[in-house]
Amino acid sequence: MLNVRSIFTQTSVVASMLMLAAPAYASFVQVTINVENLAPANSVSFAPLRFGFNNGTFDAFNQGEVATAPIISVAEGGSGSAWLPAFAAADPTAVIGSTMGGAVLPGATRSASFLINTSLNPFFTFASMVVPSNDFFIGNDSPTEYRLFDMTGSLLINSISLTASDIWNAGSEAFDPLNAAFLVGGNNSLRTPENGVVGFNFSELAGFNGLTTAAGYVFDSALTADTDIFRISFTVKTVPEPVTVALMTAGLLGMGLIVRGRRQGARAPLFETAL
Ligand SMILES: [Ca+2]
Ligand SMILES: [Ca+2]
Repeated sequence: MLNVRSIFTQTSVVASMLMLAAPAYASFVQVTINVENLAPANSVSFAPLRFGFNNGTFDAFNQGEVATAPIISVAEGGSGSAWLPAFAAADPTAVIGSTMGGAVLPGATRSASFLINTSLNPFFTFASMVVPSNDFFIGNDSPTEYRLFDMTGSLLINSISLTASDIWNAGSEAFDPLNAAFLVGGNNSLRTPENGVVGFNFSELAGFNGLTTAAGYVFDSALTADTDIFRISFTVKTVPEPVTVALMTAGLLGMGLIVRGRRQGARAPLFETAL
């Protein structure tokens, strides 16, 4: 499914480029992302993936530093309710989204397609809560770690693969099954401050072994450092030149579309239910 919001966003992007007398040709591709939970059966699940095709400037957290409100909104709640708007504010022409369909259980997949201007948005940034947990997540520390497109619009990365050793503890909420997300009997709205910093940690997840998850399975971490847990794959389809020309023409003619695109973007975080 081609995302309508991304079309509007790209339309505004092209208009901006032309107004700045930047390149007369823009490279558009339709990018399909496929998300897979590779963790063992009954191990970790993931909140909907939050992601953005972007210019490489939005940086939500740093290893060894206190977690920011944007990354806490991913790590503690799964919703990204502060991450998504912070991303849009830092990089207004980014194409930002979430996977649909709720939590991604072991073995589950999700996919979505977007129209991307590869010269304006060559980078990919993502974040998702790992559950059950109090404040565990996956995400890229460096905003330029994953450059998807080169200067000519060619795809540079086919997939991003993560193992258990890539799981972060936000360091913001202390371990406590009673206050954890995705557990029967856990109250995710309660929390005990951890007063720590962002750091890698997957071993703490074994502390939830034997507890029943919200999805009904009894949790068994079964993770070692090199266990595959998550993969994001990218496939691209070139957008035919007439469509590109049409998008550029629309960008030239329709300043109204620019406003509409921004409004669509502002609403985007609301279409995905928080975990
Ligand atoms: Ca960082
Ligand atoms: Ca913690």
